[in-house]
Amino acid sequence: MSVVNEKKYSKQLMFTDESQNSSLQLPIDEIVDNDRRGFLKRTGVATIAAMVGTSIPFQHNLPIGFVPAALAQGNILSGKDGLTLLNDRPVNAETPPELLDDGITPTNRHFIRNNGIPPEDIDPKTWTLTIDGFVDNPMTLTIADLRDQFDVVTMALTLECGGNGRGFFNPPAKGNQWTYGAVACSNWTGVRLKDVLKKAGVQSTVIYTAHYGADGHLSGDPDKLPISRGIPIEKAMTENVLIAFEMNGDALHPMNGAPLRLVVPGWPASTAQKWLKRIELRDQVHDGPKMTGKAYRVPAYKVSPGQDVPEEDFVIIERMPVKSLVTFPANDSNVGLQSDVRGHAWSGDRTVDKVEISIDFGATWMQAELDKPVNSGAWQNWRANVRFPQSGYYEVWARATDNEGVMQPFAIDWNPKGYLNNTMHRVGLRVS
Ligand SMILES: Nc1nc2c(c(=O)[nH]1)N[C@H]1C(S)=C(S)[C@@H](COP(=O)(O)O)O[C@H]1N2
Ligand SMILES: [Mo]
Repeated sequence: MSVVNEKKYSKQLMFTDESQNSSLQLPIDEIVDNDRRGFLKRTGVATIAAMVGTSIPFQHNLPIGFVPAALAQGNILSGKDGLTLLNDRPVNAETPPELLDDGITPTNRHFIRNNGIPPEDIDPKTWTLTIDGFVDNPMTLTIADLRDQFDVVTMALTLECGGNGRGFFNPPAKGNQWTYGAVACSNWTGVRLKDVLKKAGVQSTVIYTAHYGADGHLSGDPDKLPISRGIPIEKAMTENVLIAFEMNGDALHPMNGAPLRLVVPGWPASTAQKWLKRIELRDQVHDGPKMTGKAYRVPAYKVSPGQDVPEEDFVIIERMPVKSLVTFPANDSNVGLQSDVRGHAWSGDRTVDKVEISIDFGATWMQAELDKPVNSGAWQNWRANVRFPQSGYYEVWARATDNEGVMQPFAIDWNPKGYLNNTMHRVGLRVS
């Protein structure tokens, strides 16, 4: 019964699309360009059949321009490899730990965390960034201006979502159920935020930044922002906070903020505004969407699981805690009696001094070989060679200790929104 209505509805929507009458013979990469309602902008039945790889017996029932469900996910994650889709609207996808094995995360393995709808049809040539608020010289710069007027630097920088590990909270916290893979360390090229702010002339009253991007609110309301966060001016003026226009030597991936974004290593990646359009300097803490209430905030004190905490007792998350990941071998895999084990470790704004692993459920620990960060803000790679005493089931546990002597905990400090889960990573292995 609803099929007919749905068809009418879809046709109505299609008639608002100017490109509906174009040729049926477009190459596939031109037609795989669906909008958020699930309609292809330009296509015909023949090309849809080509895309799904077979004929469509009920093609006469197919609403014009409809995106076949079998293709929808592939489109969303195009340019990504092996990511787990947690949500398609907004798009949220994480990387399984074993696909984070590279020292520098390739773009196709960098997680995606969107709060809204990314902008379409971006043009890097006309894109501008405005710096305003409490500055002596408000400026609007193109990406070419940024390249010309400031030092261009490339740094490996770790981005981790504040909610990484949320899936393991009990009682559960609402939101994307991230497990391990909302973290990455890509090579970012751009200019230092501090250089740009200096040129704009930071006034003495400034205490905080406010970041604005070009993505739209899920409701479609143009007056609402999906997210606008900021950082204290002291953090903004550090060496490794970048306004980036390249990721791993190429343009940014559309889902990772193309053509311009902030990269704020060591802090919740929510501060790293994608599709960056404007940075405002403020004489007070920023109060944009996802700065207040319980968003990216935790109780100022330890609470018991499930405890109701009044909002005024929440504080903004600043640096991310010490953490490590085992990226080889994969969980639930088979290995021989002797095996390499490796991964990464990081601690926001600090360095990691030591990574230890255990194969006997935490009774004894051996120290792994640990690299220095390639630059400040990069995660550190570690490795060990492990000899298992006999065949059977083992778990490799990893724990990092940072340069302030803080070690990853075994159990989680629960908080209402499920942030900052830095418990030890465990990987189960069958040894034979
Ligand atoms: N404009 C904009 N910037 C954003 C977001 C967003 O939804 N919109 N998400 C933030 C969050 S919560 C995270 S964890 C990081 C994720 O960056 P990535 O998608 O490139 O991995 O982007 C941040 N920057
Ligand atoms: Mo995030």
